[in-house]
Amino acid sequence: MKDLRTQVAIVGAGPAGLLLGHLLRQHGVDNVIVERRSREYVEQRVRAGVIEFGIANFLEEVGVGQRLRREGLTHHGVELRFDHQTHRVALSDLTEGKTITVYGQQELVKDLIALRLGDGGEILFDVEVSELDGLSGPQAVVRGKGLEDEVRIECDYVAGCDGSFGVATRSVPASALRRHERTYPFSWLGILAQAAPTTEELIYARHERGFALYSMRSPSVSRLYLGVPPTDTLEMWSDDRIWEELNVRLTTEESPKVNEGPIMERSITAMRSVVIEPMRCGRLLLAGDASHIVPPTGAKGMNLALGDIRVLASALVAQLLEGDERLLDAYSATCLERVWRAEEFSNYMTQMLHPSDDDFENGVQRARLRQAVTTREAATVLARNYCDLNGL
Ligand code: RFL
Ligand code: PHB
Repeated sequence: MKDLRTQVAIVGAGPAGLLLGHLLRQHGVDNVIVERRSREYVEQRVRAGVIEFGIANFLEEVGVGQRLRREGLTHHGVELRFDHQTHRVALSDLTEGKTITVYGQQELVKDLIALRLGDGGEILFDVEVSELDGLSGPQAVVRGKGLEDEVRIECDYVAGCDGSFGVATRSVPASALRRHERTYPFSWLGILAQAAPTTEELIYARHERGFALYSMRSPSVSRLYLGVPPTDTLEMWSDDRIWEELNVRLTTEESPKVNEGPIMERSITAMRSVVIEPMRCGRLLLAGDASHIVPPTGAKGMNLALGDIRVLASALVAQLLEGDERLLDAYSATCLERVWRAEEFSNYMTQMLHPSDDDFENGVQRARLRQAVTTREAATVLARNYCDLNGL
């Protein structure tokens, strides 16, 4: 049995848990990070790719932005493609110069892990947390099981950064939390391919046959997505079928064919919107996907998670170093304001870009898209939300 004592026990080494650990360490707050997967697994997990303007600046300010600035791709616009035509939303022109950075989530995770381990910190990999106790008492206790030992951690606070359907929300009586949820009648099939992107900017495409997204990770790696029925499985999608469908949905008369190459990773993800509130229950603080999920169409999930941590780290530092609990008391309300704005934006992008079986709905979607590309007001709202929702 490993018996530990710390100020903050952090469950989960995703972007949220790792950034929290880093910020607390910078302020001298002792913390332990527990992760059920191996280091290799979390460093290879392919997910998000777009980092907002204010979040990228914040990461740089707190010493995590070096490689992101060097290797991340700075974009000044995105393209919306519908009715076989392409329209550019000039993000920077509409937001007084703001940009987005395209940088893989797993690269940020690697940077955060290297920083922590590089200056003597530790992460308990391969330890699955099974129970949280004492959340309304004087001390919380986290219990888990590693490959060899049982682990028990006594702490002042537990940060539930364990992603969706994690142990953190399960440890709180259902009556203490409210869950708001919406599911969508499609999933995303995502691939990572060894192929130079044929586009410089991201392309969100609404095609009669379904949604498609062209993104990238580097000058030689493309990241592409197709909207597919929620019942589809990977076995139904051969490489040939994936490329053919991407070409149908993403190619127009003026735009070249999609560059093809070996597919290095593929997955199908269901689309959901979820908010679980409040984000604090006694000594448990929820952050990131543990308390809210957005469909990926707005590229907000990781940004929201990192935005929560910015608020949470300051609140924990104020409480643990100065005994000032005001920020911690306000944590849930402060975050939920921004979380609901991101839910609204992600829902708007999702519903506008995925064609429906309902003809009336399709008419509304196309009117929204036309409005987004022909009126400065609508384009500005889209650009501000896309580039820097956490900073608004
Ligand atoms: P994570 O990354 O899920 O990390 C949670 C960690 O907790 C661990 N864990 C446990 N550890 C110990 N004991 C237990 N009992 C545990 N239970 C779980 C897990 O192993 C894991 O390591 O949550 P976090 O940190 O809140 O970060 C959230 C983001 O990962 C997520 O919001 C984004 O990936 C969403 N997302 C996107 N977000 C963006 O901002 N921009 C994007 O472009 C974007 N694209 C995407 C996305 C998510 C996608 N998928 C696959 C859902 C594209 C896709 C396809
Ligand atoms: C990605 O590059 O993985 C990506 C980009 C934009 C999104 C979602 C995912 O909206």
